[in-house]
Amino acid sequence: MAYEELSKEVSYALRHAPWEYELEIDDEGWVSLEQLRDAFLATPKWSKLEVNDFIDMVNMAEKKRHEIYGNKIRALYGHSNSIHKIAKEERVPPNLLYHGTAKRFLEKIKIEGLLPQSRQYVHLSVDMETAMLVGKRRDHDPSILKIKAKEAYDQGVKFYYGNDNVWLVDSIDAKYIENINQ
Ligand code: HQG
Repeated sequence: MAYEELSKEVSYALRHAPWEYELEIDDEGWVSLEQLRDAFLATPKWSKLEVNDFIDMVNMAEKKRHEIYGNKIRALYGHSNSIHKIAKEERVPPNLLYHGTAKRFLEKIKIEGLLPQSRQYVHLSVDMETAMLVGKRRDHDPSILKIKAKEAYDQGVKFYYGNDNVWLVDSIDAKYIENINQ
């Protein structure tokens, strides 16, 4: 089974286009595994797919993008703003979080802060290494912004848990970016 390819298409279905697959997605992003399998079976490429393949896909994944609980699966982050807003669990963040971004975005970020753009939430990383990998998707020499997460939280900004590496937030004002002037 091509788990990486499967994971990409599951991400696409759960994060961006549940209607294309006729998926009923609940407020927390959960979808029934049987329903997801039935949707994928309609494509010749996935005609031999079994529910267990989703379980193996999640267990073998390097990056924890999806979660399975009982007979349901969901994407943990990354949802696009074109689907109904997925409710995430609020938690107290660590002192500092990081955001890897392209240098060409910095001038705008200085003015607007971090905005979710085409997703539902701004994505923050727990360490610089993770932020570097995220930033490298957009710039070979990305900027790693340091976010004063606990200070923002203490001043009323809500933080949501994605997975052990990813935190989510509705937006981040530039005043909470420690190294915005670089
Ligand atoms: C930037 C991947 C201009 C922001 C990754 C980012 C992550 C602004 C881009 C997850 C801005 C949006 C999410 C502003 C933010 N002006 N640009 N005011 N505010 N931006 O892809 O964080 O592999 O939606 O810095 O690893 O890059 O798919 O967000 O560069 O965890 O599982 O706008 O996606 O995970 O880009 O990545 P994205 P992201 P997966």
